[in-house]
Amino acid sequence: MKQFFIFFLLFSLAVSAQNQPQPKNVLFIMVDDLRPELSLYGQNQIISPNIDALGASGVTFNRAYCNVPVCGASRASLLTGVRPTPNRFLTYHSRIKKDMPDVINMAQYFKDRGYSTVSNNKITHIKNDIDAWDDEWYPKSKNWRNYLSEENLILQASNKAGYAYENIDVPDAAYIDGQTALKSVEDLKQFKASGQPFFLAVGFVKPHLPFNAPKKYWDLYDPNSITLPENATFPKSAPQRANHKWGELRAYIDIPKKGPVPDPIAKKLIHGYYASVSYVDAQIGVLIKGLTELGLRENTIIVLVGDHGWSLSDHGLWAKHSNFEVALQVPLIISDSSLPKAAHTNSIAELVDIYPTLCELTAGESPTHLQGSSLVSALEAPGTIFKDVALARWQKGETLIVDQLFYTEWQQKGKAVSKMLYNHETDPNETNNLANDPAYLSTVKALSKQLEQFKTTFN
Ligand SMILES: [Ca+2]
Repeated sequence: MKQFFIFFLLFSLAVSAQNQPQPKNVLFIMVDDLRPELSLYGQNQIISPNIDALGASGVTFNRAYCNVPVCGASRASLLTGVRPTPNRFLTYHSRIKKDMPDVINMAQYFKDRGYSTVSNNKITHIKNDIDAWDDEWYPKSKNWRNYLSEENLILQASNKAGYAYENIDVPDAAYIDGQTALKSVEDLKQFKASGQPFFLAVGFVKPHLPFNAPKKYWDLYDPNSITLPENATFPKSAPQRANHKWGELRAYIDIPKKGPVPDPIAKKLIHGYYASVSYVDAQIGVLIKGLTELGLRENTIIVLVGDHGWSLSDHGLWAKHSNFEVALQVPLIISDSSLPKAAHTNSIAELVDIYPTLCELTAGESPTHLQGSSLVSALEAPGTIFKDVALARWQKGETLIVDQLFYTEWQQKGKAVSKMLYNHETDPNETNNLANDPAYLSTVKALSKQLEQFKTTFN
């Protein structure tokens, strides 16, 4: 009789284990400097069939914003779920270990829950900033700019800057993003074999400068069809504090050290940006194809996100580093078999919301330090607005987004010294600063107060 009970107990335990749902895996794809100029966002210039297909399998956030428009700080904020302040997450080389070492970062969170954690290529901006990766892998490249053309390599060898782009006929895996996709597919094979749940973070470095992409991606575009943005000059009514010198681009040999980029070069750069996005899109295709062929797609949540926006001569600026919407807005797609497909939501998302969202989607408890909020309600009911506020900061400029109003304030010694307000209902390109318009006096006052409260809450 006793033996029967032991057998019955073991049998029950085995059945119970079988009935436990397999924890959801997470494939977290981060694309460097990707602005949402994609057909998913109603813009048809860039050819990105794999991102489009991912969008068709999930929910696209029409209004997702970074919390700080520079690589290192944005990634550190996203991965800790903590907002930037005047004291933390300020620059491209912000470190989690320095600015926020005591909180459980996203990789640690999944590791603590028994997940295998892998970071491939650029996830944190600085290497070894997170200890919780089981594997933190970087492709081998002789130079961070990953030049391959003879011309650029000669320039670089003589300690000169290379060109801001590269168009040569090489296979995808010649550049590091191609290698990153292939390495990530090998990881997926290992996860499949081990059966361990995984948090696989894959960071593609294009379309970050320089715009190096294999020729076949340049050839997707007719150079004569490339146009400059409508708002290619700095708004006369905007404060000079909103302006910057886009030193990141000027570092390249073909870019003038002062003044605007001549139109033919500007068009070439835009062409290079498009080619770089199409190249990365193909690598995303390799990755998702690998996931699907291994039968892992159904049980894997996919997040695709950019770390901040990018000006392609919008407002007469280039690169990130500003408080204009074009530097703050990012693409965000979340795909999971339990969520709606081919859906869009106008509910606002911030990058600090991703961490709590993944906690909820993987049925885990959110760490108490998180300052964002889960987006799961918006994912389940994309037609409803759950959130209409976002806060971003770039150096001393703080931008509060409330519905269609984009308000930026620069303070010195606790007093606002410059202000910028755009109403996207009437001025989506942010050409007319309304901050000093008497008709908006009470609006500015109310936004300034709300901004102050927001900052106090999330200090
Ligand atoms: Ca970046």
